[in-house]
Amino acid sequence: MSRLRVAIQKSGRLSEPSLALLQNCGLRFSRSKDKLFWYGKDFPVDLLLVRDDDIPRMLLDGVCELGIVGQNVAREVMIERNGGEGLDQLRALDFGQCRLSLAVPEGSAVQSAADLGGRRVATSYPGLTRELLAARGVQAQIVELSGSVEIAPGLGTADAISDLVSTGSTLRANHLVEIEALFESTAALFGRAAELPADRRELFARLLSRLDGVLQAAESKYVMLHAPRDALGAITALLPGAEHPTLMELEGDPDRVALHAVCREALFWEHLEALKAAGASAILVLPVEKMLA
Ligand code: PRT
Ligand code: ZN
Repeated sequence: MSRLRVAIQKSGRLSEPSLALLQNCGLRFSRSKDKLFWYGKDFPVDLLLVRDDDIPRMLLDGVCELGIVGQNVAREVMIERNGGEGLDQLRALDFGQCRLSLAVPEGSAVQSAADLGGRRVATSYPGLTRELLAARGVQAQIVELSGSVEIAPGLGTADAISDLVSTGSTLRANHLVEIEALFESTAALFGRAAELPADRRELFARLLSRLDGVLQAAESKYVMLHAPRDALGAITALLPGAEHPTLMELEGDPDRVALHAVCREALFWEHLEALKAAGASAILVLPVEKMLA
């Protein structure tokens, strides 16, 4: 029987959320702690656990059909290997958010990307940095480093860095100031749809449909509330992304109804307070575990 292979990061920031996402799609694996290959038990999808940088390469080489990796890494490998082409982003995911940013030492005369012409920029993302600077009309000298990029300016080997930032505390600890974000990144599911052998297409579509269900369910909430009939218009207008709510009569109270709806967007306290102000009461918000449209 045909099977699919999905590559995820073995150990790092993306490992746990990637595995959790696949498990939420109903995938179970016979795992062995140190082995790189986990066999899919109930669903014919196997897992490859590798370094994140290897994932786009393995996809390009046809070693696996799907991979979860940061857009930053996918883009860098595509630039390096394939003129920026080759992988399809199938779904953006809600983890691994960061940005590739330019940073300079505190007090530097460099204040924007435009000031970097001819200067040295240290980075682990040479292709992406060169491309994004070129798009701004800037030609800098790229100093490629595999790690600890943030110490390069202090060592005198670069005038600026182009590195991943999430909270910014690493920059601050190294007395660097972020001057410009070049690229916003998130983890994403990548593949090469056009290269997929015919015998695996149905399985691929089934996995993507489950994934969509999980992604939608994560954003969705099931809302139940009581509302005066004459406030129904105002109340439904306040429910973000809720189509076709269900209405039920309240026994012994003809002027009020129970309303149930699935909201496809985040529901914040402000939404609940606005619902209450519009006349809703007994408001309950429940998580949605699975969805299949
Ligand atoms: O071993 P392997 O090669 O698989 O792992 P790795 O060390 O290359 O990757 P890993 O696990 O550090 O990151 C994997 C992916 O997570 C990256 O490619 C990004 O897509 C994403 N990501 C999200 C980040 C960050 N946030 C992040 N903050 N990757 C790295 N960082 C670094 C940042 O550069 C800084 O040095 O983490 C440090 C802390 O950041 P601040 O801004 O919070 O201080
Ligand atoms: Zn890596």
